[in-house]
Amino acid sequence: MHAVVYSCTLCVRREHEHDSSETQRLKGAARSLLRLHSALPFKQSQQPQTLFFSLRKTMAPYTLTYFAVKGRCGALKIMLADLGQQLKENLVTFDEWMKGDLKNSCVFGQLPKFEDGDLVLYQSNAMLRHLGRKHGAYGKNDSEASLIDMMNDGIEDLRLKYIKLIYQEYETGKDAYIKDLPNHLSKFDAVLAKNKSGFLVGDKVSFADYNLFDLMLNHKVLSPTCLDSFSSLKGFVDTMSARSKIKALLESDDFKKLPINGNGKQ
Ligand code: GTS
Repeated sequence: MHAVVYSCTLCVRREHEHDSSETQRLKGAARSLLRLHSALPFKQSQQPQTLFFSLRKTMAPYTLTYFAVKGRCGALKIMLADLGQQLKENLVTFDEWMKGDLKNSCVFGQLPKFEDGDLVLYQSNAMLRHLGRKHGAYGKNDSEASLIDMMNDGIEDLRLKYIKLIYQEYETGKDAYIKDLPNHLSKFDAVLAKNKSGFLVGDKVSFADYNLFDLMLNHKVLSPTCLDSFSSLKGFVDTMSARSKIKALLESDDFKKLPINGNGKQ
């Protein structure tokens, strides 16, 4: 019996090397299979694995519950598209949200909510980190991971300024925001110029790259020429836009029809 579980989980582990929580979940499924298998008249050598893989195919993909905006989930959607991962979306309307039940069920009383099997996450940056960890987009060692965290915190600082502009001072603060923008964009431009790989850290795309890319798309809508003086940052945005799965997502009707922000300002 133990040999069967071991052969199931070994197969899983080979396919999900970067994927510890997924592996845990699938190991659970393997154990359930083993229980099922011991109750059925199968040959012990093959049947559990066949069952295991057909079970895996029927497992739900990642699920996102959020409002019908790009908002704080643009980066996550871009990342999953680029990784070739499926995303099931539950769109929440304003009326539904105002009923309060869903809000009360959320850890911080806010969306987005992200589900990966039994794991439920709130906080969009935690979701990006989770996916980065699972899909090899969190650097190749601890130092790179820490640098990616640092860059992502810098991106979050700019996103918070952007959100404040959009939701609190769009009419009065837009000109000043755009005037000050080069002070922020120059920092990302310098990091990209220094690293030379085309990514913020190391030589592979990370969750922070997707996050920066999404935020830059928003800023290009706010101020179409804002990247013109930053050749590395502009090159980064152009290269990310040209990645085939990202291009397909950005051109899809489902993505295009979503407003960037909840109040119609952009
Ligand atoms: N830090 C959180 C994250 O990153 O996920 C912020 C989440 C947040 O601000 N959620 C807003 C919300 O739920 C929606 S949005 O700003 O992301 O579009 N608002 C409704 C409420 O009742 O607070």
